[in-house]
Amino acid sequence: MNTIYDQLIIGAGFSGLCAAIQLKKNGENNFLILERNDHLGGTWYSNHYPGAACDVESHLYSFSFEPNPNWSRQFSPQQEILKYMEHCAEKYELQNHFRFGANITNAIFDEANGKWNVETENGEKFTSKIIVSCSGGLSQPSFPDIKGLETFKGKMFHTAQWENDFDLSNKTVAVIGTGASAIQIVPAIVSNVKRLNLYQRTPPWILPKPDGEISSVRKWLYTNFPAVQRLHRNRLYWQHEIMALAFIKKPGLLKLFSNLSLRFLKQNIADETLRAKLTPNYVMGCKRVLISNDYFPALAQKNVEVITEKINCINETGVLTNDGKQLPADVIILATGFKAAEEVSRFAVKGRNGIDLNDAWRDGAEAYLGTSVAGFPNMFLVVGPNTGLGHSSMILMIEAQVNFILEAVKELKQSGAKFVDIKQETQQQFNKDIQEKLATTVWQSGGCTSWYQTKSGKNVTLWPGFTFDFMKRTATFEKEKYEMV
Ligand code: N01
Repeated sequence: MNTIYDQLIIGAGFSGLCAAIQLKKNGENNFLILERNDHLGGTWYSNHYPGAACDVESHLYSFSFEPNPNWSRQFSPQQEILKYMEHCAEKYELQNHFRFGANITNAIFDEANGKWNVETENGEKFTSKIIVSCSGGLSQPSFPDIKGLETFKGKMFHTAQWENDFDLSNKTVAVIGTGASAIQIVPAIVSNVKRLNLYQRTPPWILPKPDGEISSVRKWLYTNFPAVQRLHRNRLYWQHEIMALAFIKKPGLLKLFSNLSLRFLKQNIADETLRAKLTPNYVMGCKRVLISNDYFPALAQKNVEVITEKINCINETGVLTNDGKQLPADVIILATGFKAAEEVSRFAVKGRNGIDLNDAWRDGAEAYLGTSVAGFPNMFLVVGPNTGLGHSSMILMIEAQVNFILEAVKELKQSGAKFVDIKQETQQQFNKDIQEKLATTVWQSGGCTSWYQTKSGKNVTLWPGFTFDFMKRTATFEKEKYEMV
């Protein structure tokens, strides 16, 4: 049976929830949210490894229209964030709009009737005038290209596929990678495992985490005086925007933060050899700046070794490095991140004249305002190309994009148009400007490689500006930039 909708939302993470809530608030009810997992939450459902928490303050990393006065900590743990998302779905009555276990295999645009035909793995078919793709920038685990990975006889899993039932106690554990996920996992498991061998390719820049419990007095204040909570959110907002200034316009400011980070390292790591291993040799901010109070102390534990020698291969019993040293492991944890810049669409998306999205994006993903892609009419992306942030809460960008999409939905309705398609030249000019701006940022010139870039070095993930710039640009749907059919 083919079911017809006005909008299909792909993904039930923060983006999908935001799109659904705002559609509903605007009187749209004939929409469906297709989610491949059996629960909502997206990345906050999948990433449930020990220590998982947000590295942006909860009072900023939450919807502006749904403040939570009861966040338990400055930086809330994963389970609390997931609960908040469940609360949002319940409050805005989205229950009947979800289709879980719906793993999409293809989405094909039919130009004759201006509709998208979407099919799932289990053979279900849906038709919709509009698709809103909210499948997340960090939803596809990246498995390292290490020789012999498949030959390992012990237990091995990726951080985004954590096996809760597997007991790590008294095991020798190898952790590969030292990004945002690893620095949360290592302190959470270190006292439980027998040995922890941490394989580091590039040391991250780490700053102290201004974390802590939020007192009941403050919660009371936020509940009874919402303006105080808004004030707090505003303060956090501007504090983060200042970081954008450092990343994009005034890299000199980063020196202050890197000095702070080096002092923090020295305070926590007495051993000079270990400290040298943990000292970054690229400009701070080039890779995502991490925050943690317990990562360095964890590395100073007796049962931990930080290995910086390049991995030669993984074999049946453990990890062999280029210096010929073989360290046995019972478990290998792949903290190797996500495919953010490459292989962007995990299912076939075919637009006008049968063009495939991954083909259109062969040289790096591009869109207009990270939302519309030329040749793919009535398809809107949330957290699309160049909308990621190195400095603040992604919820800000999500809300801005959803606002833009709502404007487009209204325009389609009012004009009676069959579809809107961003003009190729508009998209090209927009991306030319973006890449010019990016060229001088710390992400491109900071002397590192990161998941922000494609293999060829093109940054297709980050927004090179302030979030208020993006909000301004997405406030109205400029129909003259689109072909309206
Ligand atoms: O992944 P990463 P992540 N051999 O890509 C290493 C978000 N997030 O999952 O730096 C050896 O940062 C790689 O080394 P190198 C957040 O946006 C948020 O940790 O490329 N090592 C690196 O150390 C974050 O930025 C939270 O040299 C290999 C690591 O693996 C993003 O997700 C929490 C390798 C990958 O680090 C990704 O973070 C967690 C190989 N072949 C994540 N391949 C919050 O708190 C890769 N590595 C909200």
